[in-house]
Amino acid sequence: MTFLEDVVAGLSLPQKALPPKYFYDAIGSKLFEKICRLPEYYLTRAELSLTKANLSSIARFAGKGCELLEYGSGEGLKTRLLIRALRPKAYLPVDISPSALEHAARRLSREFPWLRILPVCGDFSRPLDLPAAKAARVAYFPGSTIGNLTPEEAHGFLSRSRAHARRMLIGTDLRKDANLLHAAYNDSRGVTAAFNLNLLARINRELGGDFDLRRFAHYAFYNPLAGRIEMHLVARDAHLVNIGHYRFSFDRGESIHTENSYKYSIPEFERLALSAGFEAPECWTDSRGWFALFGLVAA
Ligand code: SAH
Ligand code: AVI
Repeated sequence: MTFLEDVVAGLSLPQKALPPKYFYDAIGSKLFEKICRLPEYYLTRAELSLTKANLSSIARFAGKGCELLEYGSGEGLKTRLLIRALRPKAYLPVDISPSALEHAARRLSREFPWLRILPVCGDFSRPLDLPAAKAARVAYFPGSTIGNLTPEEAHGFLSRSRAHARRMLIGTDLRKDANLLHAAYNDSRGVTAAFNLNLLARINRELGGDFDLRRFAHYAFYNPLAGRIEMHLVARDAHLVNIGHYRFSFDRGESIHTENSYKYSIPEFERLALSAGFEAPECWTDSRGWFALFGLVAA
């Protein structure tokens, strides 16, 4: 499916929806980097601190001299810790955002001139065509990006990824007080709102849409039954939007569902991993128990 096909299909649903992977054009990737530095967005700092605190046992789990494959690598903030500790034979960052991939590869090759970097611009929700492995491959999927998949999609992703790597390190945000979650996705500076609205701006830029961004409001809330943050863009009034030859009508208060961000309990995530064919999960958490890094081995 192309971007246009996904947008037309998503905006034709009774509950309008857009796939979150389209957040990440050059502007969206920059906005996400800003989100990671917001005081309310604890996820990045929690994962960084648990990685630093447990680096030697994480490195022991992964094994030195492996090839490090990273899904949704972005700017690779946490990756440099692993690269230093593991001294991998090769690093294969996989990302859908060409700009994020290029910047990170350039920065990492300056920082680690000895490292063979093989960037792969691609969509991890589909089968990936990766360069042949020359050493055992370990997959790294930090940032709780797995939470942006439904549990069914996450199950499919985990099962597929066993073909690429027997060992995986997966960063997952954990269930916690809904007020902390609410603040993380409704930051006081409005960066998350800008990130959400950029999806409509991207449709205007790339697909000839005429979304008026002032007519949509960022709306993010925790859905406790589903265990996820939902992000929506809510129409402030009834109006029509054109995208190329297509026309979509919005009622006042109607929303476009743009992202889910699932929060797992440790047993929930372990059950998911076991059902997808992994065993003996290891788990490292930060001191507050807000975020977990799981070490999984294919059964
Ligand atoms: N790993 C980084 C970035 C997380 S943001 C961190 O922990 O901070 C999510 C990243 O995944 C973005 O860089 C985005 O471009 C990428 N991404 C999102 N959906 C993707 C998909 N379907 N395929 C490949 N990359 C994707
Ligand atoms: C990339 N992903 C894990 C982020 C998250 O927390 O779900 C994306 C994000 N959406 C809003 N803020 C950050």
